Amino acid sequence: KSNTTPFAVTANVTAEQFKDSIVKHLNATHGTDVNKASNRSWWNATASALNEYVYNGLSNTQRTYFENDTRAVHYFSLEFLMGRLTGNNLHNLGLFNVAKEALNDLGIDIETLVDEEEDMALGNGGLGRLAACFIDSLATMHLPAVGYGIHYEHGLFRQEFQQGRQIERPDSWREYGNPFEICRPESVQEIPLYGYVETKFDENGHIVKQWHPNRVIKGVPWDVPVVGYEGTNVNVLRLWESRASDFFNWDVFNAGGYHDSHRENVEAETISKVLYPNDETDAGKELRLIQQYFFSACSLKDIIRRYRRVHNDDWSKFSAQVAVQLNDTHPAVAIPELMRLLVDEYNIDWDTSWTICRETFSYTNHTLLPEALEKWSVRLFEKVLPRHLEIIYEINRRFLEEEVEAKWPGDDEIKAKLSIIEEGHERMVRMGNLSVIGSNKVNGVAEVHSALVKSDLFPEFDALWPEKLTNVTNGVTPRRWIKACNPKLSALIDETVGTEWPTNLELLRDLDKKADDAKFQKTFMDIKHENKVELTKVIKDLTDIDVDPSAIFDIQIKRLHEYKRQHLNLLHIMALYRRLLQNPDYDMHPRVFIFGAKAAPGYALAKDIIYAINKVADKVNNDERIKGKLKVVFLPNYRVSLAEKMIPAADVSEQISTAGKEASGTGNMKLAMNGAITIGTLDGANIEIAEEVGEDNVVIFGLTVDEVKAVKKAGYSPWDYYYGNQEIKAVLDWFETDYFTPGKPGELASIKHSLLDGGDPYLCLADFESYAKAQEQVDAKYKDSKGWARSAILNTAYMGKFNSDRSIQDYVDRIWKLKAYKAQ
Ligand code: 26Y
Repeated sequence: KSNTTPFAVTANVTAEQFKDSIVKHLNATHGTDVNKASNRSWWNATASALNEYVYNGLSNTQRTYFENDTRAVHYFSLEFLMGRLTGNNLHNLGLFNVAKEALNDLGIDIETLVDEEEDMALGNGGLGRLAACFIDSLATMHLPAVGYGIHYEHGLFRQEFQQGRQIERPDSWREYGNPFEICRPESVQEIPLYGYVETKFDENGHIVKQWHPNRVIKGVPWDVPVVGYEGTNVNVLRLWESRASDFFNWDVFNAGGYHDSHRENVEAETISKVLYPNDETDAGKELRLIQQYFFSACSLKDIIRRYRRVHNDDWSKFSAQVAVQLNDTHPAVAIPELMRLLVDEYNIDWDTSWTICRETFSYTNHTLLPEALEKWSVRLFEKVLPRHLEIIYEINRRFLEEEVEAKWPGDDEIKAKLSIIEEGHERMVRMGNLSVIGSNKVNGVAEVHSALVKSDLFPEFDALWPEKLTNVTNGVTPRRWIKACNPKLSALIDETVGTEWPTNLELLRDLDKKADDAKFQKTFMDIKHENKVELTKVIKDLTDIDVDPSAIFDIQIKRLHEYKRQHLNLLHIMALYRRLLQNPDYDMHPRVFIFGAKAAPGYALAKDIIYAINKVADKVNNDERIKGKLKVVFLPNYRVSLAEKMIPAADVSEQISTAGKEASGTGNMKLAMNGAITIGTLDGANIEIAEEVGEDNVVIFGLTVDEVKAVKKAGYSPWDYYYGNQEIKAVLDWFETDYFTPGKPGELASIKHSLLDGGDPYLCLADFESYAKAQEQVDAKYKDSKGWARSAILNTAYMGKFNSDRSIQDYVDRIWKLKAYKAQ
């Protein structure tokens, strides 16, 4: 039993004291007592006890930043996929063992307690989780930073399966309150919308523009403390909730329009009601544009209020104090909004304002998929944000007439490509071009992706501003993704390389000395086995499927997308099943293929793929003939807290996107650090992972980026592979039978159609054979248990680069130029 904690901020806290604090909060904060408290009350009381240290750190940190008048980065993101906070905050404060012991004395199991917490699922996937890892790193590295986003009432939908089909249910993460957020009514903002622009002349005869909005929305900030590792610095994630403006509302109410005022409330509150569940396909919905503007405008006003408290009307230091990072183009409307505030509200001339803007903003690109590149119709923009459209036109005019004209005189083709406005049947505002033009740096998220951003997406911008486009390879926080989620592995690492690794992941490199040590191999693989046993319980609980922990656990977890190719995985599973049916002695180590994935509710083929995997699972899992060699499990409602249970138990990590399509991937990093071996394409960060861990410790297959381009250029025909490979043909034809859907032939046919008549846009068939061979390599490798253990250990050892602290240090050095301030 440990009685003290490892970190200075909590050094003297004993389990006894923490226990008293929990009991005190159970009574005084939550109005119950030890005899009748529900698990939820225990959780709330524990959170309150924990918050005493969180709030202390928060005050110290905010005072330190204020007293030093620090430059800060403001991370603007429509998504922060935080997951659960209790375990993470306990770990980062060094209080986990203390709390565990305290709760134990009270008869409460800490694992049961943390399971009480709903995930804070305010994001879709990689982009949102990256934002969450980044704010953890910023706090850990004592860097002044604020995360800005939306306080969605409903996060990403909860996924259920009904007869194998995805059903979406609302997520209500804060229905009964959330102990980690603090409402800050003193910092409310008012945001204008709609209306028209009046052109006037001031006393000097200069043109001035006045926006007459016809709606005003109130933004109410909720602060979530972000506890850095060792608990010294506690930064803030500020999330805006929309409400009807009181001022506006009372007018209507007094005029006797009770129902109208009610409707105003409902409409205003709709803005922060729900997270859009699409990633990678932009639907161009009015409410989404309003969400983007609402939170960007609230955040900029908040930043300016804080700046003016110190600097009043001296704007010369603004961009020295304020960096704004745009997480994809989603908050790009912040660029014309800052111009509007400076030019219209603070009467600063255009050129000065534009210089400030460009020095303030930077933009991270997360995708090259054309359907994910945001465009808003000019018509919609004009309706919702008429003044912003004018400002965009002026930004565009100056850019084309001055900068583009100087570089490419008279070249209208280039002007059409670089213009913020896309001409055509319906004129569109291109948010990508706006973001590049209004930023000082633009980064991709892995080497290969950043190279493609330069060569394929923005080549002319790269020619115009050779220094602007850069790379920052993604990373993940080892605090959540090793330390908190894999306590057994963490304890082994502590014993082997010391306890400093959570803030210096390169220290894991020393594990390589043990990679061939038989005793260490056994300990490492025993831990993997224990984690697999834990996951078998979760699988049983969620799906009632029995799986054998001595099988290979092969895991694919990520959003469901054709480009991520869960259906390639499925084709291979069906091929294995077919081989086993043809030859029950077919030589393979038993394998469990485990999936976790949500499909966007409107993405029909993605939902069909989920259905197909579930139907194949039903059949395979109950087929005695294959003697348990193959199992397929689709865990429902994949989310951060489920990932934390799956990742420590993975033997194999499936990273099989079509080369050139996955910008980076971050799940690939989490799995590899926890000792899983990657089977993957040379795409995104897989390339850098392979470089780091060495080619003997990953299994690479498939076409490269250049080969994909060449195949497409030559005119790819999936039919060649269908007729050229018996196994492919048999498996695809299987989809049209009722083998997996008894009595209902054709229910799975859409997958076959997309791969043949649909042209197989993501080259599943072209990569199938190479993938199947790679899977045989995985099987052979696993049978060599010493070789496998060695590779697994070396994966953990060599993943230091993918710490999000390293990513943040790259942003600091190349983009933000921030200084650290340790809270006093
Ligand atoms: C425009 C709207 C529909 C939209 C909403 C969300 C578009 C895209 C997204 C989300 C994109 C996303 O999550 N991208 C992922 O970002 C990760 C972090 O950089 C990458 O690792 C991953 O490869 C990329 O797909």
